[in-house]
Amino acid sequence: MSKIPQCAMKIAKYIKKTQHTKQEARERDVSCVGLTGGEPDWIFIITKLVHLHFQPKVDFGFKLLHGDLMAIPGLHHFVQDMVAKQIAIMYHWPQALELPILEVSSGTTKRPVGILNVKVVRAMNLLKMDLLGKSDPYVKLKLSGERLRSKRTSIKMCNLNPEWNENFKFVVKDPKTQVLELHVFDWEKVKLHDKLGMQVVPLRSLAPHETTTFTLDLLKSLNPNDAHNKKNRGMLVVELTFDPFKEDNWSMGRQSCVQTGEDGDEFASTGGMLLVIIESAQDVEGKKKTNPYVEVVFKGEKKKTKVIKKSRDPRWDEEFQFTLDEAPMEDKIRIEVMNKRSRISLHTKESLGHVDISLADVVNNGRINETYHLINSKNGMIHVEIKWITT
Ligand SMILES: [Ca+2]
Repeated sequence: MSKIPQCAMKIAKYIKKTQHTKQEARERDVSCVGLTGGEPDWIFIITKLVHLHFQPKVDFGFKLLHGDLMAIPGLHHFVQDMVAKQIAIMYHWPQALELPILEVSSGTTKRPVGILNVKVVRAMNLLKMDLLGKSDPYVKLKLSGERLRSKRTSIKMCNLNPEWNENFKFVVKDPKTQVLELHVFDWEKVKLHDKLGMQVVPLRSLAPHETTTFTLDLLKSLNPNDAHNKKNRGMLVVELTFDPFKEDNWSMGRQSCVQTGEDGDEFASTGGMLLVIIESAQDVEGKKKTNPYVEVVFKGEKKKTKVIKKSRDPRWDEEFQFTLDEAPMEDKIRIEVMNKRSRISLHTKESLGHVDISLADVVNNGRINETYHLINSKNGMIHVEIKWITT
């Protein structure tokens, strides 16, 4: 699928200073200005000459490396105008800057702000792809701007009107620009799975905490000129709810998660996100070389940090997220430092110590930030921060 370039375009500048003559102290010559985005470089701007007095005049041309962005009506002038203005600014403050020319999907660079709950309900009138039988549909879901793997529903064998009623959660970082991408496929035992259709839902169409049902016409692609889109590909029904985190969750003194009922019993409000930050360890020691990494195990789900080579005092500063339906009052999380051995052997893993942390404190206080002694380690310590952020 060809992607419409949708990136915050960074102008990386390559201003080559010429030697100033005494008379032309304020004149400079720009040799080249490059535009790069989240995608590979696809525009280059060549400037000719800039005469910088109080109001710089910038003259340049476009050269497209990929794509046909400038074919979009009106965009050429818009970009030209914007670039001219921004380059002029760069002469006063020469530094890289961002140019939001098309919609930005910068989900990967921001902090989480909420959880998107998705229920894939059903599909209707899907295309028949199998020679013998119907289709074997399943749905792949992905949030734009995330590098995480797609989530997927189960496969409904031989069914053009499948019902899934399956739920998924996504951590949202930018509800204004992120979109949920839904792709329906026909499962195949051997060959490539056929595409049955796709659709997207922009998260900005969702009101906070309100469940919205969407009945989506499936398309071949998002390209409005794609002739294949005239064909009826059936429909997909999904229910979406965006639950923003409470603002005060990020600060320390948070009490909003656990509320006291009228009868005095404490009860946890709905779901949230457990944020586990593995900061560093000290005095971890392998039998031979020490190449430590950390495994975080919670409710059967395992996440790993990168391996720090040859270090007994490793620093990871890695963050892991677990989205949950309920506050983990009764649960523990296991954090284990492992040793990655360089040689290939039957026992490539070696534990350097672990700690089990009860999450009740985290839920009650919103946050812990502690250094723990590692169990089954001589002097090993690990520094961990855990936050519970409710919606
Ligand atoms: Ca099939």
